[in-house]
Amino acid sequence: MMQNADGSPLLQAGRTAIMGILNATPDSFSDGGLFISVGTAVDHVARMIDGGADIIDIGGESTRPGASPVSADQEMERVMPIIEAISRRFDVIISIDTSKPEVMYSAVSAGAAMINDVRALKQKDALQAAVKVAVPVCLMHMQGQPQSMQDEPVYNDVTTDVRGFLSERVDTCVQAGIQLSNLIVDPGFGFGKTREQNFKLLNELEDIRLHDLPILAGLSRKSLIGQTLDLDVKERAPASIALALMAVWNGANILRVHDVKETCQAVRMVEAVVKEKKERAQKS
Ligand code: 9MG
Repeated sequence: MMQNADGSPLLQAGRTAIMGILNATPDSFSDGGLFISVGTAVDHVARMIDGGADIIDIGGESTRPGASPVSADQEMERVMPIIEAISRRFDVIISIDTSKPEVMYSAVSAGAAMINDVRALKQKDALQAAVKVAVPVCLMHMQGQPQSMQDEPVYNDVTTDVRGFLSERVDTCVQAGIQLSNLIVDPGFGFGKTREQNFKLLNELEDIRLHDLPILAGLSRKSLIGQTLDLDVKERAPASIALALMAVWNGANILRVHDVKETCQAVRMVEAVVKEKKERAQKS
């Protein structure tokens, strides 16, 4: 089970956890590598925590469509000084966004308390690394690889196929020795999916729930917004918040977002209204 720094449970009924994004990449699609220096990263994390972030997701490999792979050394150079600085200064859950076992080991020993793997521990030795470090893991669905994943994604039925993939990964992880309660599943919006396939997955989000595991959704500033509203990345915050609320409504327990404060306010507002309805139902 995921816990906050004070030992309280991170995921509680009626409260969505907010994961703020910190890209330590020079070619990241939505913040252009703004957060490479440790000082700037620390300032940005402080703002995200102030805005309500429960988790900070730090990544050193861009996974945007068309992005090129990076070596473990390059990834480590980008993320390690930032993880070290953040774990020294803040009591926040640090998530390492990586598929590489070397990065998993180093990040967890420097204070990361969660792994976010867009390749669902399929990369060589990643599963064994996750078993050894024994922290919660987010398993995400991706069809293909970032370089070519948007070329022509094909599914029988996107929701059934994504659920089938995640189900196989959950079973493999549990057989390898990861506790079921340490797993989180994620449909991987934008990772080898057309706009319509993303829309279907969002409408059917609850259908990917497996063994009652938490669902993480990442829709923030993604190209499905640009494709629908013809907006540049920098203009996608309001639509991102609308999608975040839909994801919560449809079952998401963790939201991965850029605009932490604004998303958090919107989510907490909806939760407050829903709470009134639940309390009324309990009384009657
Ligand atoms: C790293 N990254 C980019 N988008 C993501 C998403 O939708 N989910 C997760 N888990 N990670 C993501």
